[in-house]
Amino acid sequence: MPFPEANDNELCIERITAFFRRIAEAGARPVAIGGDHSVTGGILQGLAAPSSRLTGGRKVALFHLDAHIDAYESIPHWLGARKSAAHWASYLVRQGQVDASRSVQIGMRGNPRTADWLGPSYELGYEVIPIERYRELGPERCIELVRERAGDAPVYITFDLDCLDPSVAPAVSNLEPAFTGFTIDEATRLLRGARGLDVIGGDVVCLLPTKDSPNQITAMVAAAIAFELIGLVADRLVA
Ligand SMILES: [Mn+2]
Repeated sequence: MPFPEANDNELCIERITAFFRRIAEAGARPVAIGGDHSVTGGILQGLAAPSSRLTGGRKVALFHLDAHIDAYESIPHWLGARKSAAHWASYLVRQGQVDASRSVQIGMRGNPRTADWLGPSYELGYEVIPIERYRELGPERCIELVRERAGDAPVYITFDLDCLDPSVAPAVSNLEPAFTGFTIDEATRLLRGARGLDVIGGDVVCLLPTKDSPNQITAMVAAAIAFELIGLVADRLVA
């Protein structure tokens, strides 16, 4: 979608919200690709609006794959943005679009800026599975956690490509090279673990085409992930 005021973060979020509200009112289940992670805030403000046929006014369970929690409302962001890529996972809970008690954030890793860098998510009520805990629990237990928490709630899946190892997806906004990220097989297995849940949509974010390798491997990976999301939506609709 077009952003005539591309340098005004808040106006872009409002445009995204209005765009996806129309989709929600039509009852369609969108899969979005592109943009930094701020887009998820606008998308869910639209999809989980009171008038949404998709959610019936219910809060959304978030299945969030990312190296970062994106719940830092206390930290100012680029040009003073208030609903940025660093903020959305917090304000969507505070505003009532996301039910943190039904949601899981998985894949967190990197060199933390502070010792309590995961704190905001715990305070909001998210289940947080950093990459070390994922390796301890194993994929099946992690999938169980996602399914137990989501239950019959409408589920939205947001996939930040930086949850993947940089060798898999080098063209992302916030590289975390110091800790091994998900392989593509690990990420795909987690996504397929959501099969049968009421997946109302999803997104693939933080693709930076200008940083990609000449064979555009990150773009191809992003398309593969989007394909998995579309498969989950389609599977639910025909089941
Ligand atoms: Mn991230």
